[in-house]
Amino acid sequence: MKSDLADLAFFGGPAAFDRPLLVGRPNRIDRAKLYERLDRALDSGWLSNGGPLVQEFEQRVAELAGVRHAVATCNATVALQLLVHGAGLTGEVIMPSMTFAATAHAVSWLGLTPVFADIDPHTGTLDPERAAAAVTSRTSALLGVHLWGRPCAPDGLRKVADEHGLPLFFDAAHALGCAVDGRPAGSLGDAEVFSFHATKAVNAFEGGAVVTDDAEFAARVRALHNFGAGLSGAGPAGGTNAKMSEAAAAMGLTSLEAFPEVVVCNRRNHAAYRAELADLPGVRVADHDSHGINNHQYVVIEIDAETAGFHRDVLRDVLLAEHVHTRAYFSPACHQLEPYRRSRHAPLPHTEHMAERVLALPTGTSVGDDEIRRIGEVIRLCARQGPDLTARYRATPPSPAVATPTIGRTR
Ligand code: T4K
Repeated sequence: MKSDLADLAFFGGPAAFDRPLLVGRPNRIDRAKLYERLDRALDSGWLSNGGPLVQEFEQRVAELAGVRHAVATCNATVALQLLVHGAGLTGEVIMPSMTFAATAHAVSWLGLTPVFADIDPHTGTLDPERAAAAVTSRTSALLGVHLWGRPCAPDGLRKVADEHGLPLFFDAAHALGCAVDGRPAGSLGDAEVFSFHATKAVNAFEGGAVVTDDAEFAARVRALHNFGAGLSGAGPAGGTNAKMSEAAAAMGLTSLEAFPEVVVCNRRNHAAYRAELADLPGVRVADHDSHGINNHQYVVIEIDAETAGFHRDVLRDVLLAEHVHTRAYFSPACHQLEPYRRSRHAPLPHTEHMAERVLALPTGTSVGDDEIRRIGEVIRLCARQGPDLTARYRATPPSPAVATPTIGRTR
């Protein structure tokens, strides 16, 4: 039991955990089923190029997204590029800055300019009014992001898109299985992109998908993701290799089977964090339920440093010393990152405010009540003694553990 600041590992006490707890730990799957699928692929001698497992995966993803077409890809970043290229976008694309760098990078990699517009401070997603204010003669699309699985305001953004004759797309990397007003993420835009990265609720080791109801667009994206094979007539030429392999689809299908259980576990974890951290001054667990149906893959707390007496980064370092590896999704915000720091955009006060506060905590199937109780104990101790914590933190030189914030990475 940690009851005094001296008990914190950051100040020399024993760490709360003897193994690291990670945000983004892959969720549990039935390995026997994965191996069975991999055996099937190996036995069939068909390992890529739209094999049976990829076809089945695409069908399952389209069903979940409530659309007719899904094109599985090797990751979501490339899927976003296929979407941008396939839609023939040029000039500027309006998007939030409160997102992973991939959203902006996918656009700028193709020579277009990401134009950041501010978020709604209550939802964290692109504010339709701010998006409207960012439209210029060079704008070719709106690209919302379903942050932490919270679906964007689809009707408000659709209105802006329609008024300006623009397509509306969504980066739905976090949002598989999420929905708003009964409409699943994936069906809200003209096309959307899911991620099946290892850290996502459903993973294919690495993977992504473009989903859409537009048969012609799906066919174009399908061709573009396979060297442009079969492309004819007007529209973007060329192509790339963005195909999902059968091994990835084997994992994706197995992970999809586990998805309902993952959501139950994530919901339970989210509720447990809320109970542990209820009524702490300046500490708030971001609620997802008032923003539609969520897969709860991201448990995010927001720290108001003024009220709490400590900054989010202090808590991040304190937790890291306890072997709890958090992630500030998403801080810095994209416009604060290279190569966008000098880009032209309207003021983004709500984005900057939120980016300064957020911290994602470990959840998923590798985390249970006991871990959450012990993480809660550390955060409550910090919240009880915020100003003292900050003073002591400032007087403590960083330890090697704090200087190494990631596992398996050199960054
Ligand atoms: N749009 C949005 C809104 C996104 O959030 C993302 C990706 C994309 C687009 C692009 O999707 P992909 O092209 O990746 O399909 C991680 C993921 O790599 C990234 O996919 C994800 N978003 C982002 C939110 O998180 P980092 O830089 O935080 O990764 P890293 O290596 O620091 O790992 C994060 C945590 O996960 C750590 O605690 C370690 C843990 N981890 C990671 C891996 C890879 C594991 O426990 N096992 C693993 O296998 O980006």
